[in-house]
Amino acid sequence: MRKSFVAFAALVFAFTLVSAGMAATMAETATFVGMFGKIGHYGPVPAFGFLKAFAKVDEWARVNAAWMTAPMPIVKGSPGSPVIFSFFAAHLINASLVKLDYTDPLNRIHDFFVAGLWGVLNVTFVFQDSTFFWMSRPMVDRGPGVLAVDADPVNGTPWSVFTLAIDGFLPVRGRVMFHRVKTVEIPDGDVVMDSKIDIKDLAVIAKSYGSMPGRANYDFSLDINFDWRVDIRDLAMVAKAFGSKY
Ligand SMILES: [Ca+2]
Ligand SMILES: [Ca+2]
Repeated sequence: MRKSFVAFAALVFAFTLVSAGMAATMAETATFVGMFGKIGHYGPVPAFGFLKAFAKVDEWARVNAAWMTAPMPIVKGSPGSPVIFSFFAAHLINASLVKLDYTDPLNRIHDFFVAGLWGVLNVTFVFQDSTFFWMSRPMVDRGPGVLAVDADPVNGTPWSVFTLAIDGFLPVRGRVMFHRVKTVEIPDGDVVMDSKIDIKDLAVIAKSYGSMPGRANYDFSLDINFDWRVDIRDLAMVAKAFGSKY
């Protein structure tokens, strides 16, 4: 009798825990973020580049950025001396903090904030006549850094500017071109930035098909997987999300 009472009490207790857990799960709404930004400065010097971030607040983030300190040259196929140019590419390896409306230890409030460990590569393309090769050199491997998205310092418009600060590097700053905060996951590949993945996005990427840094039509924003070539992999990623709206 006593044994069965204990078992019954344990069952009730367990049920209460499970229902409380379920209620907490059901009440919880996930928040997703997607943003694209144009890099304008690397430390004090003008820079040219692109940053994109996707995140589930409090859980994960994917951030990629690439920048160079001079406009990307367009290499013609004509013979001549080699054309060499390089850029930096940063990506978030591991996020430790993914927050909206975050107050940092210096009491500054950020619209969006990601802290974690980053990798930075120095990527160099060398073109000579009709051939080319490229190499990448690791500059930072799992170095601490943060991405902060802030209001415009002049007019206060939220989600206007961003800073990517990775230890050992000058801060990379730029302007937010597009951002969304949603309760559904935001797919990558909305290059036309109209909150849907459709034929327009595929068409823009297809137009740059086969391009790479230094070639006409290459644009970091069209290189969905950030592997320095616009090709079938990028089209496939967009095709996977084709038809989705957010
Ligand atoms: Ca689109
Ligand atoms: Ca690519």
